[in-house]
Order: sequence, then structure tokens, then C-alpha cells
Amino acid sequence: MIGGGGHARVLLDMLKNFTDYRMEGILDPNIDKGSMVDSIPILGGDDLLESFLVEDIKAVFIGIGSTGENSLRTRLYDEVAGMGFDIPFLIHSDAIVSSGAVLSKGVQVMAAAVVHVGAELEENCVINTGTVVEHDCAIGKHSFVASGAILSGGCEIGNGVFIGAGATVIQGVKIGNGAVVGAGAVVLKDVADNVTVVGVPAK
Ligand code: JB2
Repeated sequence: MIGGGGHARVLLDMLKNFTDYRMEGILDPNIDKGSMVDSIPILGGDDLLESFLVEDIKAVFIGIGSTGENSLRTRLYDEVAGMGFDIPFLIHSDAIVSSGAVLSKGVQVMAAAVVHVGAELEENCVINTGTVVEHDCAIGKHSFVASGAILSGGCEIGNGVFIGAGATVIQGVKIGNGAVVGAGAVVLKDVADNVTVVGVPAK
């Protein structure tokens, strides 16, 4: 696990239900080596990744969340993927994901989220707790959809987008690369690249 903060703890909790992985440890340069996070040991910093390549560690999870700024989780994902590790997608056992949705490497779908038919989730995007991704939405790589957001049918969300908790995006809206939607916003119109919108209706 990369990172030992809040998002990582939610992932560790989720992974307890999986029988196909045994969690070896956490890499976090800011937590004392040898200490424990929810019974999982801190092994050290990211410099250890190189040594894992020759051991029998096949899969790495990016346990870095976002509160509006996706650059850390994007950089770490690209580094880990570039080294050749598998970064499997994860679906919480209490999420609902249509068999007609397409999930790429590194995608995380958290508890009580719903992802409907035709949705396409690109690499390393996170669909956080209780979010609804309606039919035929496309979500670009490294984007983070915070808890309780609703993306109505056919929305197109770019790369590296942050959508805040409880935001609503109405059907067919396009949100550009790097845009930020504030918590609770109601987005009725397209949002350009790298623009932040807040409020109801969002501006
Ligand atoms: O370069 C790094 C690095 N930089 C910071 N490599 C590794 N391996 N880890 C790094 N970190 C670590 O990420 C920090 O030392 C820290 O322990 C962790 C981030 O934890 P934090 O709890 O601050 O944020 P988070 O991204 O896990 O969770 C945020 O986003 C979630 C979606 C929080 O605000 C949560 O409340 C929120 N639910």
C-alpha cells in the first residue's frame, strides 16, 4: 500500500474482505518505520519499491486520496505503474458495479457506490463512498469523485478532475481536464479545463 493516511485505511479495511491478496505492508516516508497502521506495518519509504520487484510482491495499491488536488496520487501511480507493478482495480464487496461497465487498472470503487451500465472508468480514478455513476458516464484517468456525488447519465469527466462530496452533475455535462467541482455544487453546464466551479447552480 502506498500511503498510510485516511484513504489508505479505508482501502486496508476493504481489502480484509479479499482472499486473493495478503497485505505485506505500507510505504509512507512520513510515518515511523516499524510502526503499525491498523495492524499493517510501515515498511519505509518509496525507495523500497525497487527491492520489491525482485521479491514476490506483485500488486501495489495507491492509498492516496484527494481533497481537491490529484497531483500526488497521479505522480505515485505513474511511478509505480512505470516500474511494472500490477495495480489491480478494486471494487468494494458492497458496491454495485454493472457487468456492462469498464474499469481500467488502478480504479477504486468504494463501499455503497453504484456504477451503471456503459460507464467507463479510466486508470487510477476513485469512485468514493456512496457515489452514483450513472449509465454511460466516462471518467478520465486520475480523477477523484468524492463521497456521495451524483454523476447523471452520459457525463464526460476529464483527466485529473476532482468532484467534491455531495456534488451533482446533470446528464450529459462535460467537465474538462483538471477541473474542480466544489462540495455540494450542482453543475448544469459544461466546465472548461482547469476551472473551479462551486455553488448551486455551479459557477
Ligand atoms: O511520496 C509519498 C507520500 N507523500 C505523502 N509516498 C508515500 N508512499 N506516501 C506519501 N504520503 C503520505 O500519504 C503521507 O505521509 C500521509 O500519511 C498519506 C496521506 O494521508 P492523508 O490522511 O493526509 O490523506 P489521504 O490522501 O489518505 O486522505 C485524504 O483524502 C481522502 C479521500 C483525506 O483528506 C481523507 O479525509 C479523505 N477521505
